[in-house]
Amino acid sequence: LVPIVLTLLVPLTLHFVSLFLLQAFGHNECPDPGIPLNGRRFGNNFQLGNSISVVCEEGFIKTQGADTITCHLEDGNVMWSGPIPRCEAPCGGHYSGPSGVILSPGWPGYYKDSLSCEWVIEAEAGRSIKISFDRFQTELSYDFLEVHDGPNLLSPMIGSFNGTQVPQFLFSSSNFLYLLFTTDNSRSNSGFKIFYEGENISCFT
Ligand SMILES: *[C@@H]1O[C@H](CO)[C@@H](O)[C@H](O)[C@H]1NC(C)=O
Ligand SMILES: *[C@@H]1O[C@H](CO)[C@@H](O)[C@H](O)[C@H]1NC(C)=O
Ligand SMILES: [Ca+2]
Repeated sequence: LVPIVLTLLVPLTLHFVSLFLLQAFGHNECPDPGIPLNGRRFGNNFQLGNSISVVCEEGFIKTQGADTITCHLEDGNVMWSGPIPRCEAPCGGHYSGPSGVILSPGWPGYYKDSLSCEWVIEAEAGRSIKISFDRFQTELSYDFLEVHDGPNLLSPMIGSFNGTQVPQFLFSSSNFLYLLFTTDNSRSNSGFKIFYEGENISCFT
């Protein structure tokens, strides 16, 4: 009987000891996820059973992790239910909000070589789009931002920009604007931060 009782008791005891250690020494807490770059974290409790969520700042999207992660027990280890969310400026996208921010990929860091990023901005039907350049710096003569007056590359080009020279504003004539950012295979720079907003077309007639 004694060996049977022991084989039952030892694992049970170990189980309770490890639970006790978890409670007593704070190992029932997930690692501090930090404050994500380009985002805001909600939730300050990293104890087992608690969740945190991350909201990206304007112009950034979540490139890793879910909106919310929970501190849980997995295979006997206390860990987050998924990777720590990460917010990054994407290479292109479709923007249809009433206003917003378009950032070069990697912002506020330098953009990468050999990029070809396309953005389509779509305003409500009957409105036009105004973009304003907050920051602009690309490699002169090699890295270009083209702006087309319409939904795609075939739409008439309003401007092609490189280096630091950009107008303050540009307007579309319809409710679409298409942006193409291409970079060559060496040397980069900080890129751009562009604001856009839908405008009532009647303002320009
Ligand atoms: C590059 O920028 C210069 C002005 O800085 C401009 O004259 C030239 O047309 C631009 N080239 C292209 C292809 O955008
Ligand atoms: C734009 O037009 C809408 C109605 O079509 C109007 O409600 C709004 O006030 C206008 N906005 C501006 C800035 O004129
Ligand atoms: Ca370059």
